[in-house]
Order: sequence, then structure tokens, then C-alpha cells
Amino acid sequence: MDILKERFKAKADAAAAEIKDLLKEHGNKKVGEVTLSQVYQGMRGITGLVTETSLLDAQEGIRFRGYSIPELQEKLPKAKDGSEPLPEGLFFLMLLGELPSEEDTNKITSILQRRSHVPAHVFDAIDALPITTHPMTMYVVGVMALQTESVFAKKYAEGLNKKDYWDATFDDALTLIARLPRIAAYIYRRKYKNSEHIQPNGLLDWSGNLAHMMGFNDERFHELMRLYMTIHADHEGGNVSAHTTHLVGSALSDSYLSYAAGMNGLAGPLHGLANQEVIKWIFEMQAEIGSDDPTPEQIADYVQQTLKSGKVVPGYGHAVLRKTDPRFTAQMEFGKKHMPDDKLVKTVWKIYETVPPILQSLGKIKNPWPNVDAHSGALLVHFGLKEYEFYTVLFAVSRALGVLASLIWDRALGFPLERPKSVTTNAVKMWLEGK
Ligand code: FCX
Repeated sequence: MDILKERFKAKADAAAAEIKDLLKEHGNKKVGEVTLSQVYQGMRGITGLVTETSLLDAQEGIRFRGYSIPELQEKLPKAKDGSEPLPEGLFFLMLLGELPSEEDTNKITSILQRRSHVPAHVFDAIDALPITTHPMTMYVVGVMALQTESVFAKKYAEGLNKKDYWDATFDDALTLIARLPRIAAYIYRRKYKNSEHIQPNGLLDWSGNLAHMMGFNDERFHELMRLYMTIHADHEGGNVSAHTTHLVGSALSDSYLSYAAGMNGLAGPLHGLANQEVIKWIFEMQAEIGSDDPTPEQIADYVQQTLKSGKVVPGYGHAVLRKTDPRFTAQMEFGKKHMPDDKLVKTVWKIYETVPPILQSLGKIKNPWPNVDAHSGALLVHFGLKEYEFYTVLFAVSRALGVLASLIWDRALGFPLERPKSVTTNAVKMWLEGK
């Protein structure tokens, strides 16, 4: 751990010096103009944040420290006999900004294994909730209960020098990431498997252990988890979960408080909850049509019905992307390799052929193409994970890697409190009238 911290600190000091010079020379340069519409419409397209871990291109999709998803699948270390990347390697890449060796990846795996013990009071807090509670609510309650372990909060209360904020954040982030699979699996077994819990296997990799503790032992499911945890980890800084984690962290709230806040945002249906909405929507369509193999015509009719009732087609559209999400494509490739004849997976592919032209014809939707959430559920159902209310928890476990790597950078670069300006419509009217 100390060597990892030393390597990180050297990178962070160099980056901080570079940013200082950059701002000294170019600090007054304008990065863009802001229109009144942007102020009212979710600040789309306004550049106002720095997130070092990944960058989203509207046409090409996400790149993690410069690497696309297919490149990560090729270059990141794999589990023994596996072909999907180990997300521990992606975490190293996002944190250090360089591709990890196998040894680097194994080092992260072993740090996470060693820190994975979850204190009993966290399970007590989850158990205190009614069984009908949504899994994302249980998850955030579990994370909040774990906040008792925050090194940052404890050291801050004792009087922490601001130069050391990053160090305590580093400790908290790794401990939190290590414990999330156990919390997620505990919620799954409590809610859906009669509280018959499965103990962690200390020899497994981070995602493999999550699959194991949930009760899925098919090695293809372990591979799916490794892919899933890699592709959902980060999507630059402006999305609701990443931005919220960063915003709350800017008040020097510790990793637990900041991540829990971000995950409350992920639990919204326009963001991470869309993956459960997709499968729910497909199951409802199957029930209405009376077939688990709908034709393109039947799908088109059902899409029109959804739109007429004033609802969104879940899994389609994006605030930034303008093409098919490469995270959708990566999952489609996984489906073609492991389950090409699965009816539900094939239905997802038929929806992909049917929905974009319909959405396009409405004229108002900026991106008619599928996002990450359009595909994930069908792959999970294939392995028997049908409890779709749980899906966003998996997204949340993965998202921890990106938002917490970013939080460590925020503290290392000394980023300040975030506090943009807001206005009232009255103030806008007065400004327009020149008053
Ligand atoms: N179905 C129906 N209508 C849609 C739509 C969809 N899939 N996507 C966008 N629209 C509508 C919007 O509701 C808006 O309508 P309005 O003008 O009547 O209010 C109009 O088209 C313009 O929206 P647009 O600018 O294209 O999209 P936004 O940036 O406002 O919103 C999201 C982006 C993702 C919120 C939107 O496309 C949506 O609601 N999609 C469905 C939910 C979903 O899949 N979310 C997951 C996104 C992501 F991958 C993630 O964060 O996990």
C-alpha cells in the first residue's frame, strides 16, 4: 500500500505543478460561452469541471485515461483462464494514469482482499430495514453505516493538515471499495435468498468474490461481472453520480458520505435505475403481447404505446453521447460469444433495430441510440439473476472505482469547494431589461 501511495503522490505532485503553470499562463483564457437556455436546461455542454479519470466523446464514447473499452479488453490483465479485464487493473489505471502490469493488478486485488471485512453493525443497519425496501436504499444505508470507519473524518476531527487530505482519502477509498461487494451480496441474499448468506472467498478477485457471495458459480458469470464492473466504472465527471460525489466531497465530506450521496443520484430512473427499468419494460411488453419472442412489428407498436403514455423508452438516449454506446456494444459482443440463442438477449437486439428510427422520427430526441442500460439486464437474466430491482446495486459497486479514484485526485490536487452561481427568473428578467 505504501509503495502504491508513493507512486500516486509522485504523479499527483507532478500534475499539480503542471496545472499551476497552466493556470499561471492561461488562467484567463475563455473556455466557452453560456447561453440562457443552458442555464435553464441542465447546464448541458458547459465545461465547468475537471475529472482526470476518463473523458467522454459524443461520437466515440468513453475513454479511460485515453483507452477505449476494446483497448482495455485487450490490454488490462485478466483473471487466470479469463478473457475479460480485471476491474482492479482499471482502478489502477484511473488512479495512476498508467496501464498496470499483472503484478500491479494483483497488488490491488490483495489490498482489497485484506480490507474486505465488514463490521457487524453494517449488517444490523441493513437488517433493521423492512424486507420490501429497495436494494439501492439498503445499499446506501449500508455505506452510511460504514462511515463509522472513516479515517479522514477521524483525522480531520483531530486536526489534519490539508497537505495530508489525499492520504486519508486514499485509505478510505480503498477500504470502502474493498467492502462494497460484501454489502451488495448481503443485500441480495437477504432480500431474495431468505437471508442464506455466503461467506467471502478470500482467494477470489474483487468481482469474482462478488459473484461467489451472491451465489453464482458459473465461471461465465464471473467473467460477466469482470466486464460489467469495468465498463460501468466511470463516465467522465458531469453525470449525476460522479458529479454528486465530487460536489459533496468538495465540502470535505469523507469518501463514505460523498460516495453515498452520489449513489442516491445513481438510484434515479434517468440515470442508473434505467437498467432495472429496461428489463421491467421488456417483461411488461412480453406479458402484454403474450410472447417471449416479440416480432419487430410488435416491439414497434409497444414503443409507440410507451411514448403515447408520456413515458421514456428506457435504455435509449443520452445527455452527451450521440452514437450507440460502446458499453452497449461490449455487452452485445459478450452476448454473441456466450449466449447467441438466448431469446431475451435476442429481443434486446431486435429492440436495437426497431427503436432508433422511431425515436429519430420524433425530431426532438438528440440521441436515439442505446446506452449502457439497454443491454445489461438481459445478460444477468440469462444466468438466473432475474431480480431486476437489484441491478442498480451492481452498477453502484462498479461506479465506486471511478468516483473514488477521482475523489482521491480531487484532494491531491487541492480542489476547492464547488459553488456555482444561481439566479432567479426575476433576476434574469431584470438583466434582460438592462437593470
Ligand atoms: N424516450 C422518450 N423520450 C426521450 C428519450 C427516450 N429514451 N430520450 C430523450 N427523450 C426526450 C426527453 O424526455 C426530452 O423530452 P421533452 O423535451 O418533452 O422534455 C427530449 O427527448 C429531449 O431530450 P434529450 O435532450 O435528447 O435528452 P436529455 O439530455 O434531456 O436526457 C436522458 C438524457 C438519458 C435522461 C434521456 O435520454 C432519457 O430519459 N432516457 C431514458 C432513460 C435512460 O435510459 N437513462 C440512462 C442514461 C445513462 F446511460 C445512465 O446515466 O445510466
